[in-house]
Amino acid sequence: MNYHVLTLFPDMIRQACETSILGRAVKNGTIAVETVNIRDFSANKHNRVDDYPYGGGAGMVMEAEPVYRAVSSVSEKLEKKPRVIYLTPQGRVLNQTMVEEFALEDELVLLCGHYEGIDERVLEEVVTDYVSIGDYVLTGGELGAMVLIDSISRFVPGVLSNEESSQFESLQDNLLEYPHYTRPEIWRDRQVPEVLLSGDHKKIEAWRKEQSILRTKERRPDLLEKSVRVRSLFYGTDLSASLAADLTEALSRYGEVMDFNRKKLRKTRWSFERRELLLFVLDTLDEDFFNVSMKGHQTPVFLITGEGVDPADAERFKEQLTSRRFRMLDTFPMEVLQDKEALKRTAIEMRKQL
Ligand code: 4H3
Repeated sequence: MNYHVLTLFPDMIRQACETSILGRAVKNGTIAVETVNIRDFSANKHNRVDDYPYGGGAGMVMEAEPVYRAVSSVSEKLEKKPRVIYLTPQGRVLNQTMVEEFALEDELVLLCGHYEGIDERVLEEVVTDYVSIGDYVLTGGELGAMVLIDSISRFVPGVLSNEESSQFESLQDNLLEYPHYTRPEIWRDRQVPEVLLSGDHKKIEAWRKEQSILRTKERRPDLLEKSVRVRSLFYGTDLSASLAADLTEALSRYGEVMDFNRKKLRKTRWSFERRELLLFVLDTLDEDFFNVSMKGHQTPVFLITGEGVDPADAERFKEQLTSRRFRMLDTFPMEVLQDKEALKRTAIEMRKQL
């Protein structure tokens, strides 16, 4: 990943990128952070890049031309027109799904403003994404740029060594992470929870999931409201089984895969809740499957079909699910799950629709 940060304070960005994990990633070339000083593109001999606002009012506004030239100096070097992210309180508030979507890019231009802001006309001309790191005003966009660089770089392969990468899940299920403990076992009379000393990994995983849910309920009920129980159902070949497992894992730490080739599951009467997400991964669709008894409660559903499924049957199945009170979201062809990159994009696309 190459970041190109357009700023009036390049040192601020450079220093922040020389430390810790980011510093190591820059040193080993996994990421590159280029800073471009907008002042170098000033259009006048006084090196000014701001001027008084039309319509009056306090403060100064950054002129369009220097910003335009700074952005052009970067984009003309790149093969593909890059995404240009403008950090501003008027942007979409950053979340983990946006972070993971940005991490799929190879180049990112981050535009940092100062003063009262930047002339609207150059923003219209060059900005592709307006992003806010939260509902508060900062003196400049640089801290927002650093938040983006830090959060996105965690998803760039090779930046985190594998013992660090377990933190990925912290927001994957819209759940807060469970509490962490390390030595000593007792610290100021506070004991590490027994279950963590038991060595029983099943019990530990169950305890951690319960702690995540409890902590989210307590501190971020808004996140809990958005969190869904992910279940995939596959029917057909082993390919559908393995793709269902890959997709479930990409969407949730706690997902479940169900094999509907098993007659017992097809004979069960299913009722699904609103806060569940169902992924049908089918490379067969026959009467046996049509006759499975299922009802939803506006349960969101994605349908992933293989070549073996006749599009007319897929349409009929979607109509049937809708009539059984499922909320039909997108349909994807199975090949979108067959390479890592496409799978990641599909999982992000699905999370955006929830
Ligand atoms: C981003 C930028 C807050 C955020 C910012 C945020 C300075 C934007 C200038 C800069 C404009 C005036 N404040 N919440 N400030 O992400 O260019 O706002």
